Amino acid sequence: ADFSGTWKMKTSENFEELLKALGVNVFVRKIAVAAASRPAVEITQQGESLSIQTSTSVRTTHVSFTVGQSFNETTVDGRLCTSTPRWETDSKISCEQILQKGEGPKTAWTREVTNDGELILIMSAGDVLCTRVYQRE
Ligand code: RET
Ligand code: NA
Repeated sequence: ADFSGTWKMKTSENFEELLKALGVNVFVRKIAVAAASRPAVEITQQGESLSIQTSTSVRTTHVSFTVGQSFNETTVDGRLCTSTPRWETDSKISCEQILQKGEGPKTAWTREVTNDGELILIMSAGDVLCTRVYQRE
């Protein structure tokens, strides 16, 4: 599947609940929720290698990885983790995260490009799922 493009978020569900499950306090949560409502997502892909930049006014992340190879990233609340991405289908990447130190709920994400050309990002913490749907700009 082709994940590349500049993506605009269309809908988001449960982002605040996700941060709450991660123990982010209400003050920081409100700031993060406001900022995360207008992300700029830029993905480039070459075969199995992806580069994903997610920018907001308070936090910008940039990850580069090859599906099948572990890499370092941060959880959505900014904790360093080791991530292991794999193909769940030929259009869906599923990634488990292991915290590099400390404890917290189990986190993971999936990114899928649908037949309609939408990108669906699901982030999870324990049994809380946040679903964000994007369209190409
Ligand atoms: C701060 C402080 C530390 C805790 C959190 C923050 C903000 C996080 C944001 C995350 C956005 C994530 C997106 C993910 C995927 O689409 C303020 C850095 C939670 C804004 C857009
Ligand atoms: Na997003």
